[in-house]
Amino acid sequence: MDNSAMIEAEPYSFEFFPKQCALLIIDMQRDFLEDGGFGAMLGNDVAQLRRTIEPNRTLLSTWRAAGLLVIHTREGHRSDLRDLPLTKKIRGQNRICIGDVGPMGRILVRGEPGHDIIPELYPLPNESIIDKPGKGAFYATDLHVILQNLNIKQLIITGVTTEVCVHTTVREANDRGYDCLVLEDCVGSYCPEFQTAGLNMIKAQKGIFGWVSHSAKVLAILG
Ligand code: TIU
Repeated sequence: MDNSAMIEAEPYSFEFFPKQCALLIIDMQRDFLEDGGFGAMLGNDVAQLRRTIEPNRTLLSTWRAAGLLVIHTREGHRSDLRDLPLTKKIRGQNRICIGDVGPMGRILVRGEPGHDIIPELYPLPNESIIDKPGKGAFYATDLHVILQNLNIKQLIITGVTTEVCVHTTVREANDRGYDCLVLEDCVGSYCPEFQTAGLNMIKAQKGIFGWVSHSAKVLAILG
């Protein structure tokens, strides 16, 4: 895995440098993906996100077997909520909001069951987890420092949701000089319309934010 390989992608092939590439799995947390979690409580159809679990699981196991770097993120807040802006807490005018007790513990609070990553994709002890208070994985985290220290220049990004935390992270990564490849079967939105639009926005204008491909194209190279 020392040489580069071309991954079929849109708008054109992505030159993959495995040693300089991290798999960044965004917010595959119980609160977003499981029945009874925060997402479901807001009336969202979690099945739209759950279809990404199996492709992510296959990709993750192949990625691990190749000895490449994987980083997981979780959206959530300190238990005292001092990193939660009031604007974010009250947005949506919901009866139960971030920090309140929900069906899987306090919603999006670190250490609570709903905040944790789903068992299917649970990080190994040697894999970094970035706990992020915002939608983007770079905002108020040490992700950029970690990637720079490990000489990472490319990100393969998966996770949820496509138009929210995945998109925000892709945009942040672009402005910091990373090439991003997003895998369409491994990212999901509660809203199919946003899934399509979100992916189109990344690859439009000859790849304004990056590339879009499918996990099968990555597996074809790693497998
Ligand atoms: N991880 C992530 O995308 N957080 C969200 O709040 N997403 C929604 O789509 N609500």
